[in-house]
Amino acid sequence: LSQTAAATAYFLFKFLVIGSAGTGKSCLLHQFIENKCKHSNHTIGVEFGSRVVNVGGKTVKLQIWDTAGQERFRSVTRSYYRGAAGALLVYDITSRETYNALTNWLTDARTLASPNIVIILCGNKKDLDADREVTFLEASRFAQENELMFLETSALTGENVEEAFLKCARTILNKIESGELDPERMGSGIQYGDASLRQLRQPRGSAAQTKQQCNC
Ligand SMILES: Nc1nc2c(ncn2[C@@H]2O[C@H](COP(=O)(O)OP(=O)(O)OP(=O)(O)O)[C@@H](O)[C@H]2O)c(=O)[nH]1
Ligand SMILES: [Mg+2]
Repeated sequence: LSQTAAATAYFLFKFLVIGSAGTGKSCLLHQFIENKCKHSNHTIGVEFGSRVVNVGGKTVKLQIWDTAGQERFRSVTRSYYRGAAGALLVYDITSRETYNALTNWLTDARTLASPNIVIILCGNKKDLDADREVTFLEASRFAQENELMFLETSALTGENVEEAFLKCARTILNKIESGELDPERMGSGIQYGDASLRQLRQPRGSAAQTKQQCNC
């Protein structure tokens, strides 16, 4: 790689936002992209958003797929899991039911996306502490046992929302740099974003994938 190519090159990471209905997945996405938590209806199937961020001096485009939590969309949403590099696994701290469902979501993510998928657990609606049904300690133990990062977030106030996405992206980047993750592996959920670089990688099929996955 020439110096210039390296400087302008960026990665593209495919991210999922998963978890039970009403936990605030769409609000997390809107807060991250537009700095607001719009009143949102249940997501039908999948919504899409993207944002370019700077992670440890590198430009990374996050391509984020916000999935519907409702059971009736499960078969549709599952078809979007493949090849995701990272995920926000969301529950609502005021709803034990959404916390109890985490194991199922986790199994889906690891089997359908990738066993190497980097996941951050988000205990959302942190602002509703008075109605809390799940303690911070309990969730952090669950996260530790399941090798997840963990943050409590508020898509309403914006607290820790940016941190959640960036923490996940930073971990993926660290794993690329340490060689633990190979961006060239098919279905890694990672692409080289720079057009010239992409051309170089074309024989391995990443350009075709980009076209298919990215309608941004
Ligand atoms: N107080 C509070 N309310 C929130 C927060 N995040 C989301 N909400 C509210 O919770 C409700 C559900 O939010 P959504 O973002 O639509 O939930 P979702 O997870 O996308 O739901 P599905 O698309 O059905 O899976 C909305 O009324 C939001 O305004 C938060 O951090 N705090
Ligand atoms: Mg939604």
